[in-house]
Amino acid sequence: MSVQELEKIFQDRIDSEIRIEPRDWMPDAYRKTLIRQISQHAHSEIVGMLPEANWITRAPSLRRKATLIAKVQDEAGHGLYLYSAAETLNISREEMIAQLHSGKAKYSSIFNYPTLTWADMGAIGWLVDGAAIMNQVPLCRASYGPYARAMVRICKEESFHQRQGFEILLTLSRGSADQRRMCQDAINRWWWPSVMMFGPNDESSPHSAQSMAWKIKRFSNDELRQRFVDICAEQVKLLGMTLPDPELSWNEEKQHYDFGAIDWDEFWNVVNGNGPCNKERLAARVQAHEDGAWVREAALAYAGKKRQEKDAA
Ligand code: FAQ
Repeated sequence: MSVQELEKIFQDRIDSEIRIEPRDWMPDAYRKTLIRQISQHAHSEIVGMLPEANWITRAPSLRRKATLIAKVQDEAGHGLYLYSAAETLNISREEMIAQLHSGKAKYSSIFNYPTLTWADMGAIGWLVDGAAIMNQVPLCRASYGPYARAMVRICKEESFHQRQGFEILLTLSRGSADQRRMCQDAINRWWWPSVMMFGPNDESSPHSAQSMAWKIKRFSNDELRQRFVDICAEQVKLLGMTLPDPELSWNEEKQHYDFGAIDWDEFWNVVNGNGPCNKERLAARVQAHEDGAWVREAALAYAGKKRQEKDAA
């Protein structure tokens, strides 16, 4: 069959909602787009452990500490499912990790901001996991089978993370004046970076149109961002707090909230490596990888020994 014929069969399958599986024929550009998105998603989960891990030793109670440890471990698990999904596209984990460490592969802008107080654990759960779910629930229907299946479990866990974050903020919002101030301050600092997580506006998003035609993405960046703003604008009222946007207002005609302009210079500055914590985050990942070299060596030696024993038997 010619490439054109193969491409037509491929697109027909996608249009009929039939999943693409690792052994199916796929255009090289589809494979590369998936590797880019899934590996960057995996990197985000792994780097995303750092801002919260920073608070494990300072959690205010045993219950909070246990929950935070479990959340951070969940993020590690998400990274591992996603690296495994990307490996089915013919790229090795070593290659993906090398791309992260060299700065060639991106990870989410949000994880380059510092976690200054305990309230940040609440704000990350509510806003960052909240934005992540909004973006990731549609990915459970992504056209590539291994990615879609990994996302189902990830979304279940993220939804629990979002609730525990909101509950941290709710507790603070009912506390002392200092606790309420801390709560509002964390919301103020995490709001705009969370709104930016959805990526550039539709007109400046180079990949969206093709990714939507391939049904990797089901909604555009701006559509998902608007849903997120609509939900948070209501939820913040339950906290008795405000979102730091004077232009936020309900638009009766559109049946959506209007919101203020995003600072895209800040977004691109962070994406391009110059955010408040980019260097620190990458250095921590490289160090962790180097510190773990002996574990990888031991695991490989053990697997090699087992293989030898099996061959000899
Ligand atoms: N940060 O044309 P588009 C989480 C890049 S996981 C950095 O719109 P696309 C869980 C984009 O890569 C959070 N870079 O691209 C958690 C592209 O650059 P490239 C991560 C960004 O792929 C919670 C360029 O801009 N989630 O939070 C960002 O169609 C708490 C042009 O953009 C995912 O990765 C950004 N925010 O749409 C963990 C979900 N936005 O690659 C721990 C899966 C855009 O050409 C604690 N990914 N860029 O060099 C996606 O849905 C998509 O990849 C988008 C971007 C929507 C992120």
